[in-house]
Amino acid sequence: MNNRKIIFITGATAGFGKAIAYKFAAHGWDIIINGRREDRLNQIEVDLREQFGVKVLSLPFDVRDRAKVQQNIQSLPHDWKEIDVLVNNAGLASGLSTIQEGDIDDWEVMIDTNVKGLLYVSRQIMPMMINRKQGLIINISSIAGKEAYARGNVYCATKHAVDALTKSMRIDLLEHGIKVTSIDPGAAETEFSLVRFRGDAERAKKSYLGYEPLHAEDIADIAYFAATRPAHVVLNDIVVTPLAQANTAYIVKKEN
Ligand code: NDP
Ligand code: 8X3
Repeated sequence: MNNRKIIFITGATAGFGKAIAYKFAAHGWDIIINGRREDRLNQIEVDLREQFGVKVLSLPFDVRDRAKVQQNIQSLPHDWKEIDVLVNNAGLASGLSTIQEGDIDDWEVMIDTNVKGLLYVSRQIMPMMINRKQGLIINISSIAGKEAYARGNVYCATKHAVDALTKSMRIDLLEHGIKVTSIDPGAAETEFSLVRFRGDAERAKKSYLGYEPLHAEDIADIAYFAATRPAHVVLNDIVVTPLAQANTAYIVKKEN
């Protein structure tokens, strides 16, 4: 019997995606990792192989590049096409401002990555899962996909779109026996704020002062739990925040 399990993770060079790769590799899964930073992918690939003895394939592409997405996934070696779990994780917030003062380039990059990139990748992998009549898609949304917050407008809109796409996938894939799970984290300390604030490390750090934020490993644990339920059980929607956070608007921070 073939017990091989394969997970495909977009945005695995940092944060949640990287932690998910390590978590699944630690449990013996073979891993396909994606991201734009090829040097990081190569490092992670070697490390996962050495630490866990699993097979690892790096696919360096930008999820916004429709042709590259198609080409990379279509040309996967035959034995890598049996993907059990797809994690649509690649994403970002770019900037934090009102719509009237917004930078339109920021909007484009968020919509293209968080919404269109997720669709491009899913469009390629869903037929492979349908062929095998099994699979799990985990979409990394956010509490920003449940409620809008001040100056979060377009980022929140992209995550609301992910929420709608998750619900739609669940309907479209129902007859094919494929599970769809949404993980919706609150504040988590990754490179997220560094990216949002264009490399301003001091400002990024401030987002996580005065409370314990979620860690990337917390999300990896949840992803692994979701992927290891019995065949008849689906976790549909998992909202997770740090203890100090009630929702996008309420977060209790201690004075420093
Ligand atoms: P990080 O910035 O730490 O990681 C983001 C990952 O996405 C990186 O590996 C990055 O790799 C990859 N990525 C970004 N753009 C692209 C692209 N165009 N093509 C391919 N890969 C890309 O952030 P997080 O781990 O925090 O974010 C992961 C997901 O979680 C995102 O969708 C984010 O919106 C969501 N999220 C984050 C929360 C948080 O507070 N941190 C809370 C809720 C949701 P590279 O740059 O190498 O391409
Ligand atoms: C990231 C979480 O609400 O801090 O999706 O922007 S939030």
